[in-house]
Amino acid sequence: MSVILHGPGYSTYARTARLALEEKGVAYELNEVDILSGQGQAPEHLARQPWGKVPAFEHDGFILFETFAITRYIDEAFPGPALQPADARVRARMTQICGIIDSYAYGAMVGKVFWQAVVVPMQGGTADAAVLEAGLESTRRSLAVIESLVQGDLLCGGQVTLADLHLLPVLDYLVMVEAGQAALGGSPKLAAWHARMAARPSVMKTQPKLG
Ligand SMILES: N[C@@H](CCC(=O)N[C@@H](CS)C(=O)NCC(=O)O)C(=O)O
Repeated sequence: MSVILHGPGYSTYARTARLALEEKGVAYELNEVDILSGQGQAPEHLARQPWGKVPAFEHDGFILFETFAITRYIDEAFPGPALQPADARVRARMTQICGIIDSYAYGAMVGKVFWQAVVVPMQGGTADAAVLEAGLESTRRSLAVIESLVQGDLLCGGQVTLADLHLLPVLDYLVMVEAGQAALGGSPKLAAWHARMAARPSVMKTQPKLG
């Protein structure tokens, strides 16, 4: 059996897919497509992901992109603990949280806050204060909404679900920024959840390396 995840270790979406593979105990190869140096736009990667984004996933020749499709496939195609709740309403909350992350939280927390405060300076530039502030405002709204949906020790009750795996990499980057860490402090359930998640072997094993 061959499982390949195409995407760099520093990508939050690629990390979500890796977390799903780790939680299911699936052995896989990581093909580090370095999007920051333009490898996402190389023809061989565009053949896997037409927008040049990461991750893309391959299982015995079956190619898939879009992280939520990938993580659901991983959960359903491989043995191991279920990562989607059996109850329809709890599963709907899980899907809702993943949708909020895709539509609002990732863009604010990673695309604006982390990008301006960490990536831009790392690349020798100066953060745009207005973009950073807009990102923080939107971040606080996403955190408050997700906080209101938390249903237990983990986001959707007592079992780890795809919602946990989609949110963790994004918050890990958010808290690298002082103002992001302060924003998380305003959502006590999420802050406690984040601290709890840090001890999971899958989370420790997929720590991103930056710079
Ligand atoms: N809708 C995509 C989003 C993936 C995404 O935005 N990945 C980021 C890295 S975490 C990326 O590839 N960025 C490079 C770019 O936007 O060109 C998915 O769910 O997989």
